[in-house]
Amino acid sequence: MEVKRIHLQSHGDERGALVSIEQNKNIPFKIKRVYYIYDTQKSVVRGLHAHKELKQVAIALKGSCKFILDDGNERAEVLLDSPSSGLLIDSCIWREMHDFTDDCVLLVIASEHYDEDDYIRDYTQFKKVVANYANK
Ligand code: T46
Repeated sequence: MEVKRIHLQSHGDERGALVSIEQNKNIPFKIKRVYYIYDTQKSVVRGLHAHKELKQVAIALKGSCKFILDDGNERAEVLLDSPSSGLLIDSCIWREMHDFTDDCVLLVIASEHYDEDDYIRDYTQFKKVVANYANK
């Protein structure tokens, strides 16, 4: 499957670096929520779900982790290890996050408020939803 990366321009000088995030500019949607994940152990797998509507951009602000993205037909593994690289996760994409380094801080920018009803937590159900979209 196609992996959509977003280059986030880093404004660096002798004082350090700065990255700016703006809705409908380098983030391709209106931003309704931001959260971050940290203190995750290397052996832990997170995610294991898809979203019906939610779109997100994930950025490893520090350290690294890996994403498995699955569109119901193909899987791709992506390493996130740079604060100037975002990973766009569209709606209806199964995601699994693993291999978190001890120092990993994963920032996630989301298009919608938190809504448990938007989650598809069962992989068989996810495949059915994808098949329904394909038949429309
Ligand atoms: C996703 C991946 C990348 C909230 O109360 N508000 C929130 O905005 C979020 C995201 C979570 N929560 C609560 C729900 C759970 O009790 O925080 C707890 C952990 O959430 P979850 O198990 O869903 O975390 P991950 O790391 O498996 O998944 C998260 C996001 O939920 C999900 O949308 O795409 O990160």
